Amino acid sequence: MKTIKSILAVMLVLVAFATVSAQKMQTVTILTSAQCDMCEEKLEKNIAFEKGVSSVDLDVQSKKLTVTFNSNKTNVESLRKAVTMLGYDADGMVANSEAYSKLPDCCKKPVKSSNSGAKSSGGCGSKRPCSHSCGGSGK
Ligand SMILES: [Cu+2]
Repeated sequence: MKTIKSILAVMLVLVAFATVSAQKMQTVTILTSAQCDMCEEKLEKNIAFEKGVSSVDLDVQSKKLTVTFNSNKTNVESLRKAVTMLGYDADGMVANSEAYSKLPDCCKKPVKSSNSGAKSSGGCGSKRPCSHSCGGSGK
């Protein structure tokens, strides 16, 4: 019985391995600097079009972007890069400064003002979910 059990176990592992390697799907979680619903929309829409990405979801609360992708077609590094090119930090990678400067105020990282006690002007508060009017024309 022992042998049968171990053979079964080996077969199970082989089948599982074969399935995984055939699909080459991988899921990663990337910590971004997303601030609001707009960021969520932007990141999800754009990353979804990255090569090899099958699904993408951003949790604004935790700022975590969960991406499922085909590791034959892309990798975590290029996904992080894609996030930085949209103006957001991705794990240790810092946002592309040009893309970041084009973000609406509410999508920028909250300014930690140590010298000025006053509320930071412009953007919405760091924790409030921002609306499209914030920092803009004020509809
Ligand atoms: Cu935003």
